[in-house]
Amino acid sequence: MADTEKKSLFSAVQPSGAVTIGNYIGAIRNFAKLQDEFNCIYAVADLHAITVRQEAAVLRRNTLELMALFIACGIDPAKSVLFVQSHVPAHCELTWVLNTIAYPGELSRMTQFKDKSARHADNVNMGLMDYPVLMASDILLYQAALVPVGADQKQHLELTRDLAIRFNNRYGQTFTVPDGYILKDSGARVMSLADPSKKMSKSDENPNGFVTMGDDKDTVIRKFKRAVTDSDADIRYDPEHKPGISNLLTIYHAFTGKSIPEAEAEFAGKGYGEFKIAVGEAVADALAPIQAEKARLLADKAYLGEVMKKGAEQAFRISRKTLSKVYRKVGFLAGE
Ligand code: ATP
Ligand code: LTN
Repeated sequence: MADTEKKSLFSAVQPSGAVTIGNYIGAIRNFAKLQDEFNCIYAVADLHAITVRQEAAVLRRNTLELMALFIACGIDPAKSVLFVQSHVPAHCELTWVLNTIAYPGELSRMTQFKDKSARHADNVNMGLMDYPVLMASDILLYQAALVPVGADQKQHLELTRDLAIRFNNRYGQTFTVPDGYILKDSGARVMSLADPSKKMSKSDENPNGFVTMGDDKDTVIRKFKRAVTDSDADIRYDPEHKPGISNLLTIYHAFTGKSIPEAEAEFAGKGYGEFKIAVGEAVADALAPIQAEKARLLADKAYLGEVMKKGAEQAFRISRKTLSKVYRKVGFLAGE
């Protein structure tokens, strides 16, 4: 298919800490797979990351690491636009305009805002509340038709659609109204290993709840061995009654490509201990080549620099086009 006939797709991940296998399964893993079918645009969302307090040097490091991880996970900068959000000014510029059609009531109702306000009670800032408007700007600037994300981002996508429709109604057709691309299976919401009723989150204070993309084999296996399960004995997919075991089956499926029934058959009659080690080994074996490639890329700063520069230029061009249209529609006088 010619590039001009392909639909556009946008997604981003925040460089706000170690990336977990939840982020990988629910989002990043799918990014590479979509590259041939869509015009893909992927960003490292550093503007979003500062809505919670970040150490400057750590944020810089995490941004570079996430760039390298994206490429190590198969995003090809020759096929997709890959850039750092703060390198492209249109994201903040469109956010300002969209702020004028977004209501405090709808923003303060967002689950993530409520959760993060509770978790960071000492720093409930305007950026935290405005987070979804910046996310809407990310998506709408590229006229993205699809947005691959985990299930936790569904509410933000709904808001993005609402803002696009509201703007289009007020000012005339300007934005593509995007759809979420959320996995149909349980991979859209990988649960904590320490508490399978909670989503796996990199900001969990219990490090046994999550496995990061950088964990070494021993750590990965140790975390899986400790994973909370039930007192039953069979390895069966039943998220309602057996959330822990079902979560492990989901992870095993994602990292081995084996279907859930295949995995159930493989472990029929076997104990939880054996199963947990097998899941840990499968995850560690799949992570090893990604870790090696990421390390290789991080050692080549010149290459990463070129990728970021080229990505920012491409993103700049696409986003300017939309922003100019928006500025015209709202009545800003052309500046040049
Ligand atoms: P935090 O966990 O600290 O709240 P986050 O991991 O949700 O942060 P991002 O790093 O921006 O925030 O998430 C990147 C992508 O990973 C998003 O598409 C998000 O929906 C997805 N994601 C996050 N956690 C999970 C999970 N447990 N299962 C599946 N997908 C997830
Ligand atoms: N809020 C997202 C990260 C993000 C994003 C985006 C995802 C920022 N901008 C645009 C999709 C499209 C999160 O996962 N926490």
